Amino acid sequence: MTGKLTLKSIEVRAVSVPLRRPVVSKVGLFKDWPLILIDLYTNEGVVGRSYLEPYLRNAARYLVPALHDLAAARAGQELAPLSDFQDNRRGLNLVGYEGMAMIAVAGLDMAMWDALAKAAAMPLATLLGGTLGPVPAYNSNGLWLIDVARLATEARELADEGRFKSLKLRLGRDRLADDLAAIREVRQGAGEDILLMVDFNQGLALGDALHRCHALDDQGLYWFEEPIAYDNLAGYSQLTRELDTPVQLGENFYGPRDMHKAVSAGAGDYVMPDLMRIGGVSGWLRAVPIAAAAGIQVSTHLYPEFAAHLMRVTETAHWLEWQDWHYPILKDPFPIKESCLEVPNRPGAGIEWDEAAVNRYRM
Ligand code: SMN
Ligand code: MG
Repeated sequence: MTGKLTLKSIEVRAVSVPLRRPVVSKVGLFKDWPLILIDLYTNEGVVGRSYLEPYLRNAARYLVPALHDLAAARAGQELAPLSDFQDNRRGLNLVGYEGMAMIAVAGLDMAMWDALAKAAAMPLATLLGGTLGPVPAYNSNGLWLIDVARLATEARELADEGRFKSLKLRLGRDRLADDLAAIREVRQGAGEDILLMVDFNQGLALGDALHRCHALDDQGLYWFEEPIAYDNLAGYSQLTRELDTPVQLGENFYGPRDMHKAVSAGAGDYVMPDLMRIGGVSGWLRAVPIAAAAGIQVSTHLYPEFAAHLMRVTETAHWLEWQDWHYPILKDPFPIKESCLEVPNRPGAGIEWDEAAVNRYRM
């Protein structure tokens, strides 16, 4: 196809999918996983698709109207996500650029990029100038703050889901002894060679984080993720300086400027932007070079399909976070092979809905 794609309308549907392993974390207990599905129609017949994972069911009440407003403002216009990203940055200044506003922008942005790649009959990774191929991934599907005695079995199951070499464990139990026991159990189940990322989900105050992370610093853990509140950059800088274990943060960066602030502050050894918060594909393309130029390795947070395409064009690509909580509503989920997510050779991001499942889980 030649010529431009123009936006006609969007359809937005909210679903909530039951979780096989409920999320038990310092950011909440979730038995179901809400998703907002976006279908972006163009006047040329190409349909772009994306989804958002807003954690909270009620978030749909704010995000769905925001998505419709953003799309209505652009109806009839050429799809130009990078230009839109720039315009939205100015437009949203008045109501605040972060939070729900940025998440809505990101949802539309991803659907636009999907449509552009489909119109070019190219996978997103190749449209962006990269190649297809495997993307090293860790399994993030479980190992929540559950009974320590269940962790060994679960760790073995999780490793077996894709011959994974790395897993993420959630830490920050009340007692240090229980965090140590959790680490032991996971290694017993998945093997001593397993790479173990640990996530505190912002559960600790700075002083407690200093105690806990120093006490765990000789455990050979792969990274300490979000020990403290996401925006305490001075605290992150202190932890990063003091600890031998690399500090990971970034799933709560809203837009490229947050990346810049964190990198400038020396707030972490690694970063892992989340596509809905960093601003979709455009936000990723703007933010990630800031980390790469500083020599910082970049991992992903949720959204494994878009994330996999982007990792193929990310200079300092590190680990893809793999989770499959949304797989029940996908027609043809990406396969995991030998600890890697395989990017399939399909136009766009490669997301299609299983419509029967969408109807079943509709909110
Ligand atoms: C996380 C993701 C989704 C729900 C709860 C916690 C976590 C992660 O921060 O990094 O996977
Ligand atoms: Mg995390």
